[in-house]
Amino acid sequence: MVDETATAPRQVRFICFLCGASCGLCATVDGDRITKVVADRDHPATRGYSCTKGRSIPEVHHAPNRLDRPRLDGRDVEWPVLLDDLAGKLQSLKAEHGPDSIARFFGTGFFFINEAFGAATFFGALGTQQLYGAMTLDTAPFLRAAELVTGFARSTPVWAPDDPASTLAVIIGQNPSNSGGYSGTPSSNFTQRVRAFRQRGGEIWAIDPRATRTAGMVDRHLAPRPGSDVFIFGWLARELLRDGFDAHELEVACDPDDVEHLRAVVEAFDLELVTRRTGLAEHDLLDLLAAIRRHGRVSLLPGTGVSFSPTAVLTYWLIWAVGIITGSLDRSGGMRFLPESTTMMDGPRRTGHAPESGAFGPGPASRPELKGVFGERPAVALVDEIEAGNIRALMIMGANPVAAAPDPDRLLAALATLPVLAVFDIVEWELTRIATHVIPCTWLAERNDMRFLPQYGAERTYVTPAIVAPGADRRHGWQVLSELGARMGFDIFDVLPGVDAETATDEGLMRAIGRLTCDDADNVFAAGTDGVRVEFRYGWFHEQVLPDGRWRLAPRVLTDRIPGVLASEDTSGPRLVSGRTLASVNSSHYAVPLDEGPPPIRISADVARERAIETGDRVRVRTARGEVAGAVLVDPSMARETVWIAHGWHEQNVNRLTDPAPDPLTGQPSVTGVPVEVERLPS
Ligand SMILES: Nc1nc2c(c(=O)[nH]1)N[C@H]1C(S)=C(S)[C@@H](COP(=O)(O)OP(=O)(O)OC[C@H]3O[C@@H](n4cnc5c(=O)[nH]c(N)nc54)[C@H](O)[C@@H]3O)O[C@H]1N2
Ligand SMILES: Nc1nc2c(c(=O)[nH]1)N[C@H]1C(S)=C(S)[C@@H](COP(=O)(O)OP(=O)(O)OC[C@H]3O[C@@H](n4cnc5c(=O)[nH]c(N)nc54)[C@H](O)[C@@H]3O)O[C@H]1N2
Ligand code: SF4
Ligand SMILES: [Mo]
Repeated sequence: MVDETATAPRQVRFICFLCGASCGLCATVDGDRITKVVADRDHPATRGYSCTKGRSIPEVHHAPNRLDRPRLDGRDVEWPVLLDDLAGKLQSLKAEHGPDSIARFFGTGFFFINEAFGAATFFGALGTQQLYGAMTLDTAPFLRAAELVTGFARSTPVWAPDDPASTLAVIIGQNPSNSGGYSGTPSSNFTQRVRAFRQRGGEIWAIDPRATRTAGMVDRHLAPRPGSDVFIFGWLARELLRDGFDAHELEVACDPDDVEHLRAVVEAFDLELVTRRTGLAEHDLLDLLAAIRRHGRVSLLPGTGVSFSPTAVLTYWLIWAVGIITGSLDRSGGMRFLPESTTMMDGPRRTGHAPESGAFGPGPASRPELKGVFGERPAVALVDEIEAGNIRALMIMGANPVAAAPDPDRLLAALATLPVLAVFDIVEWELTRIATHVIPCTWLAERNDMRFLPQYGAERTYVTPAIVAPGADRRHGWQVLSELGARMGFDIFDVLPGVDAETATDEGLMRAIGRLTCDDADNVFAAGTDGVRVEFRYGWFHEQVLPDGRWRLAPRVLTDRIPGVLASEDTSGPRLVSGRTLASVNSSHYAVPLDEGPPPIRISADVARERAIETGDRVRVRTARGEVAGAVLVDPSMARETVWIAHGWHEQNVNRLTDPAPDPLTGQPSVTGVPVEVERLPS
């Protein structure tokens, strides 16, 4: 007999925000079950592209390890019990030890419009300075270099593959076809974009110690020694200042003293030095230089391979310098900056430009040598602050510091001593097991979202609907923060006209934040998942953002470091290459079946040969800080003397190898280009 009340499965179009590619997808929903997710062939930007993570949304959404119920000290409780207890404890810590006894750690799992807003206003109202997060394990060098060169940390040049004037691009330590992009790369349907760019005569290069998927689809691939990009760009700057510079740009948009100073500091980067330090062949480097001279302008697209290196901030700056010297920034044929309406680029007008040596805040008491950066404190200092007793409550918001930060075992032990460890997450894992307060949050399929971040090279602003209602006893993170705020005597929606805690809905909140931050919000809401294309202009950035219309081409805090780089010893032996895989986002693993273990450690053929290691053997990789063991894959596509270990796995935690000493300019430690020892383990 047919059940007349049963409704047919629905189709829901939505945008996947698991990575920057922002694919248009389509879900089949039967009641409260998501039964299938496929690519949306009609999506105007991604046109039928999807990856395994997006298609595994049904399995992840309904996974048995999803957090379903609030938990207090290991027991399932009702929401009011958890909220009363947590608010009460936070309130008394604040009264007794001050707001700085309460810390937050913010990560990629909270980087969504409503959740990020809720966290910002909650901790702002709480008044704590103890703000930590993935930023100082990821983007801090990128932000610092942008700030030093333009006076504004959020300045992000974006490649324009569709602009016929753009004919040359160089991808540096980024793998957009896997990662969905890092900065400045329009990554929606990246493969198709690259194909179209090359078909119309565009030339594209990749600089990566591994022959990645991205490297496999470009014109030329250079595989340098990990951590050596600084030499490539120092040399390019030197050569282009001799022949290949844009005289007009240097004259009108740079300080003449800066130009001379830069010329002097890069003089030592000669071809002999750069080939020796990078391991690249002379002819490859000369071909790259010739390509830049031939095209005149170039789009330079750095990724985490640059951010994670010991010289990250210097390399970023030299990449900016090459862009400026060649007149490639904010000029047609080079890179553009998204218009200010969509990027909150009025920052410099509201807050003024950062000082020439960078803006810093107060650092943590237990690590006085470390400064605050971009409103946060360096993540590496979290463990010190807990051990010193300065932090008594930690709220972890969509983050996994044990996988992301150095010294994971020490950090895990410190976290277990905290009187309050509140974890806002979606799945059961290492930290939910020791958390005092487990907060089961909604995930992608259960919430509305809006994306307009230029850092992703976004060319469209989108909204996406919730596919299903929140399942089990889950709540949105913002709802929980709002209720905690109410119990502690503040309203996290104070700054939002028309939203109040009692009646706020997920969609209403998204719209209110959207209207506050995006000029074109109503059009964006109307366009839904198709999104609104962001129109680009060249030239406005010089006029409206740069201090007096000029780049700070040669920041002295950076040029002062060049002699140290030149004098540094080049140790031989294997070096670490940072790694991420298609089926995971950091420590979230979306491979179906979901319980697959870590991918093998990849080593280059020479490392294998010298140690008589074969694919399938077990190896131990070691630094002075610790060791990691695992099965090995000999990978002939990797540059000489390189070792790749996937990041984000507990049992094979690559951050056991990481030296936590951060760069004082950025607060960030290095995880790539790190010298390691490799040995075969007895079978
Ligand atoms: N050695 C080494 N270290 C690294 C890196 C590396 O490549 N190598 N990468 C660095 C980088 S780029 C980053 S960004 C950091 C990552 O640092 P984190 O952001 O701290 O780490 P993730 O593993 O992304 O943690 C995300 C957490 O959020 C949860 N989550 C996912 N979706 C949601 C959601 O919708 N709501 C909530 N509430 N939770 C959610 C996940 O289950 C997971 O526990 O690590 C950095 N550290
Ligand atoms: N599938 C998937 N997508 C993701 C993530 C994920 O974990 N998985 N994480 C998300 C996050 S948080 C981020 S920050 C972005 C990161 O996005 P990307 O920056 O594109 O990250 P990767 O894909 O690791 O690409 C970095 C590349 O740098 C290379 N590399 C390593 N060391 C060096 C070096 O010293 N020099 C040079 N030139 N290259 C080097 C590596 O071999 C690698 O191919 O991806 C996001 N998207
Ligand atoms: S590439 Fe994959 S994870 Fe990224 S947005 Fe598209 S479907 Fe989602
Ligand atoms: Mo990241």
